[in-house]
Amino acid sequence: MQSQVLGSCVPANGVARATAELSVIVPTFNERDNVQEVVSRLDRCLQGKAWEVIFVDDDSPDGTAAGIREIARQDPRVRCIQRIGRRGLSSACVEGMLSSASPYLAVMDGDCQHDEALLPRMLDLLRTGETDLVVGSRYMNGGGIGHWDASRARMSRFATSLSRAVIKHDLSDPMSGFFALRREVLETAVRDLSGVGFKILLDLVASSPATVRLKEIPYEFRNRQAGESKLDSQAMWGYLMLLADKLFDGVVPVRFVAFALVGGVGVFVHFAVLTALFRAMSLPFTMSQAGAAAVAMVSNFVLNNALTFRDMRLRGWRWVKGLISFALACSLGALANIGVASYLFKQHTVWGLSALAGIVVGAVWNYAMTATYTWKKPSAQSHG
Ligand SMILES: Nc1nc2c(ncn2[C@@H]2O[C@H](COP(=O)(O)OP(=O)(O)OP(=O)(O)O)[C@@H](O)[C@H]2O)c(=O)[nH]1
Ligand SMILES: [Mg+2]
Repeated sequence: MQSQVLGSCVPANGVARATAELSVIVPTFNERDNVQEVVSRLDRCLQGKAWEVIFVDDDSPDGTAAGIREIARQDPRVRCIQRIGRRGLSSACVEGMLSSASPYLAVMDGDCQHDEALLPRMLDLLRTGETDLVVGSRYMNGGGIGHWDASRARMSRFATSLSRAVIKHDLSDPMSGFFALRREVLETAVRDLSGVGFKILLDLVASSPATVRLKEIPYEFRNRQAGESKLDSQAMWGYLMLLADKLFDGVVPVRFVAFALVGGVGVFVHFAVLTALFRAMSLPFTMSQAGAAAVAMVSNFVLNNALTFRDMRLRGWRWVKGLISFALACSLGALANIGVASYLFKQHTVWGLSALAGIVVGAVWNYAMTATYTWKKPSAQSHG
């Protein structure tokens, strides 16, 4: 069995510093009123263990990061990663885990709903070397979902059953947000993770080989300590994106699938507006067609901003600039679409196939251009 304090580094200046054996990763968004309580609870339940807590905050408007740093100034076991222009629970957890050097990692919510008293047991199970990942389960004997209303309970059960499509492992609660793992599990899976949405455990398990040894222990989900839930209808969309990514096994980027779906909705919007303007209001066809195209373009932009690129959502002035660049990119995409389709048609390709090839080329172009210029990569954003 390994020692509780894994090691101590003695730098040239002779000051020894213990390294953590367990890093607890806590994603936060607007949890300022909960962070002190989280640290106090960890301090109580992990007495005698070498631990640290890494909060990963997505620049919460309520000043959560500043609150964490205040605590960190008094307690070197507390760290804060503040991400700017980013959102997403899963990617926050991954980045938190990657920032740590500990051999054991745990993930826990920042609103005291998870029972931190399980952490010592989770750590002991990992230390035996017989388990790679320990999951806190609400759905096994002895566990529970607390005070959820019937519709949320139904939703959770439904989402849990959908997850069976992407994992081969036998888990009662693959949607749990409370678990601990050996660092090697992360290192094996990290390059295959989707990193989208709320369900980091499911992502990890679906990206890990079947040989990963799992164990579940029960716990009762508690009520939020303070603050508001961030679970909304779009969390379900994020979940579906994750499932799609795992089902396509990364062959087609999941964002492209979402982009194409939004494009499909755009076709309906276009025809609805065209029918209203041309048939119902008897406007000239060209004017109606232009109006329908403009409405469909804006609605596609709004949907892509809210869903496909939710983690990089544009707001305010950047929303306006984004709409302009989206319209420009899609206009060029339409030209490419028409060019390819006409060329193939002239080469005697069947008209339906020519049209389809044009649509695919246009869609890929639109996706590539808007993913690069409209929803810029985070690193480029922070300098923009
Ligand atoms: N860094 C980061 N953390 C997030 C994000 N969304 C949610 N969180 C945190 O992830 C944890 C879980 O989110 P909750 O809103 O509590 O979700 P939930 O526990 O399923 O829902 P409730 O039972 O209603 O609280 C909390 O600590 C949140 O602060 C995000 O976009 N980025
Ligand atoms: Mg919660």
